[in-house]
Amino acid sequence: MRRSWRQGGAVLALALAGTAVAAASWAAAPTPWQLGMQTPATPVQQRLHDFHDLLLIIIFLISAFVLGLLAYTMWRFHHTRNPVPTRTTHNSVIEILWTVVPVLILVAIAIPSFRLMYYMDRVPNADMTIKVTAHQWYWTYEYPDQGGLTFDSNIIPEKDLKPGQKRLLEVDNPLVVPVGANVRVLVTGTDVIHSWFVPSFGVQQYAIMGRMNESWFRVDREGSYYGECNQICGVNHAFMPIKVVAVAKPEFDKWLGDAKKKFAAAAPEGGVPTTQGVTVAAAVASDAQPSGEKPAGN
Ligand SMILES: [Cu+2]
Repeated sequence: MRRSWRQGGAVLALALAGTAVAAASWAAAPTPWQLGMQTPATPVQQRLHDFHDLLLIIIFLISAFVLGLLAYTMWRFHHTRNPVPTRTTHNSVIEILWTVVPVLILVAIAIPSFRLMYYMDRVPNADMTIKVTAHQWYWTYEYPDQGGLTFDSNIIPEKDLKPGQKRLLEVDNPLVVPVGANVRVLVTGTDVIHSWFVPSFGVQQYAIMGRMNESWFRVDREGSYYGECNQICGVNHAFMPIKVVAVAKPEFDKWLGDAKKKFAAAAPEGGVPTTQGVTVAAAVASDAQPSGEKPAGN
């Protein structure tokens, strides 16, 4: 029941926000009293929404059926209407039905579920790659296809927030991507397990040291998209937000030029060294634990 309210709330909020948002730059972030999920910004999250809605219908139908059966049973077999109870203990037809029908329902759910899982898993034709490295307690973003541009992304503390900036969500250097591009995201970590999570993208990927996890997204609308680390990772877990800014391709190219100058010190020439001294290609190929790194401590 709670979910249907959340859905209703989301639809209402969407309808209300629809016109107002069209002109202003789009921002996908949690809002006060939010009930539903954030508006999808990528095809993956759109499909997750659709799958969620499909499950909602199935759940509702099953619940209504069971509730109806219970109500009918209580009424029909009340001792006033049914003073002499039946002694029946088995009914093969019903027993086969209540085994086979749930199995069929689960199979019907599994098919779109697996299809979506494989769709989310990786993108066959990526336009660009971004490497995300998690640290206690900030993110490092790296653009291996753009000459290895690398920079850190830290939270803006509450006292430094400018008007209009979002508390606990705003960062000094957001991740910038072009709209319409299939972006492959490689996620790793250097200390404890983190998780790179942007709700409106439908991307949630563990950042584990010595491993390179993969996900992808394609943002079709310019705007700002907010997320957070959602793996309890330590004392400042709540203070390593994620901000992704999607801009048109020419604007992205311009940003790229500026960023290369700004972060020049962080991107030495020749290859794409990571903070662990392992190139992206090598880390992806071997998937190995860099020597000297201790296994994950929980
Ligand atoms: Cu974290």
